[in-house]
Amino acid sequence: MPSITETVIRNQFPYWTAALQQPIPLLQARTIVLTGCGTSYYLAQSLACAYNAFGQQAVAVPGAEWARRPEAYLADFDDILVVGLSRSGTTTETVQAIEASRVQGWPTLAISCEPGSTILRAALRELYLPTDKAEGIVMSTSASLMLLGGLRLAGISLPGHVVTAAQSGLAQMDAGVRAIIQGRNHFVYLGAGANYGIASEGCLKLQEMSISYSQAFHPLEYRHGPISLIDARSVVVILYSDDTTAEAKVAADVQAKGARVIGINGPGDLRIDLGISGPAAALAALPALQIMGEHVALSKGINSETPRHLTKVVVLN
Ligand code: F1P
Repeated sequence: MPSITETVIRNQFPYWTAALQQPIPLLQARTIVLTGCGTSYYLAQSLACAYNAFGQQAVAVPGAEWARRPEAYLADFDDILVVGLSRSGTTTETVQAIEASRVQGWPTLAISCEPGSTILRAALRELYLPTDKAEGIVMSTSASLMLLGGLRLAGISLPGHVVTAAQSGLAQMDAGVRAIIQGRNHFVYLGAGANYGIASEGCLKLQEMSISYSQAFHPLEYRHGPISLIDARSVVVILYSDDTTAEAKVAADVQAKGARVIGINGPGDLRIDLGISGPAAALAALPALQIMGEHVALSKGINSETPRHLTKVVVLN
């Protein structure tokens, strides 16, 4: 019987369709600060890159950092808007980040999948995205929805076929990943721009779901030291940008050193073509990365419903 984690990953697409149709406010500010923790921070990183590329100045800051030292991340606080992302709406540092922003008089908006949650009540404005109630500790559907909603908040339009692109990515991962991961125990995720946050999220999924050692980098950064770790036990997942030149060089490099490559929208030992580009591709890649975590967990006999040392909400006392 599939785990609840796996079932939720596979059942997420009707929620996407609903979120694509949901009325969403349009954010306006000179600078948008996106903040969150864990998965929600990685989504913030991806969104900040997508916003900047779209012409909307933005920065992503971990919740604990924004709550404690915003001056380390921004010099000009004129006309800013602080957006907090939290599936649960109760993660301590993200709530603190929104509360500290309100104390400063900065406008705030919270994105959450939990109606009436602490963060939605703390922020001036809210975006509530209904998710699958069966979702457990591992964030999957809710992560996809918060990225989707976050892109729409800035006016970045998503083509309707983003849903079929994501479904196809998941199916292609299902079909090919078992052969790739066989005998491998070192995992690397690479992505540039908006794909870097997604690479980090893929890496986090794998750590939580399969208790595997994994790291995420910007593609060319990987050549500056970490590549020393590559051998015949490595799998490198590359989220290709629209210009694949730089990533393709890194792929060839790590393959020559024994790694197997999963290329999303580009070359690899397993090539997954999403049939979509730009920020929509970052979104469409998520379900494939989520299901990869499940495949690695299954290959190691690990139950992805109960990640070690992790709870659904991390609350600091
Ligand atoms: C984010 C988070 C996740 C983590 C786990 C616990 O919470 O830290 O990144 O995987 O599920 O929660 P949230 O603020 O989005 O609820």
